[in-house]
Amino acid sequence: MGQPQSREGEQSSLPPGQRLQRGWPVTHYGPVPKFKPERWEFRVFGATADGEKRCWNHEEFAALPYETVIGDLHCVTKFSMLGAEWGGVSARTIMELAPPADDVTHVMVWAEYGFSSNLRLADFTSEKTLLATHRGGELLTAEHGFPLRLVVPHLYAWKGPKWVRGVEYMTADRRGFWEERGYHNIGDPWQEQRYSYQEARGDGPEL
Ligand SMILES: Nc1nc2c(c(=O)[nH]1)N[C@H]1C(S)=C(S)[C@@H](COP(=O)(O)O)O[C@H]1N2
Ligand SMILES: [Mo]
Repeated sequence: MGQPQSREGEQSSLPPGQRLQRGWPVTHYGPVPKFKPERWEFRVFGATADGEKRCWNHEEFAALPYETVIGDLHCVTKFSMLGAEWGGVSARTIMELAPPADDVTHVMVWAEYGFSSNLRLADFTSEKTLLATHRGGELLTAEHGFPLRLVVPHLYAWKGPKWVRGVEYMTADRRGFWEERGYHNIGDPWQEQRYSYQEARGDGPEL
């Protein structure tokens, strides 16, 4: 795609219109959910290759292969945090364990309280897309998404739900929570795709 990507030991850069934020503020809509380990599960459902859904409880999820990525966080309200080290399970690993059907084009990532965000399959399978449990080597805190959040460093951060509970494979695109409420269906910060009125034909389902 030719867009700047931050790598370990490399200076990452700010997308247009963004400013650098020191520290790590908490940004989300609604309350912070309470984690109930005995009830928590991560589900992959929708158009799976075998038609079956796949579930992991917290212990099972924690045993999946752990990887780290360096990734920036760009909030559409114009602040960015650069160069964080995230740890967790790559989206590619999830796709290998629960393969999508051949005609899957998009995913919906579901979080607590019905928060959701849609991604093109290519954004979900991007090498830096991570289901993160850790940041900077430490477990996420509740307000930053514990026990699980999605990190998609090359898109605006609303595309990375905190408190993730599932991934739905879809054979057509559908808008998630903010994408239905005026935010861009794709959300590439390097193209400043902030709002749905900026969408070109083909960027998303009819509004
Ligand atoms: N479940 C959920 N996840 C969410 C949001 C939200 O409202 N609900 N907000 C998003 C937005 S707009 C941003 S900028 C980041 C902020 O992550 P942080 O609080 O860890 O900095 O979380 C994203 N994930
Ligand atoms: Mo944001």
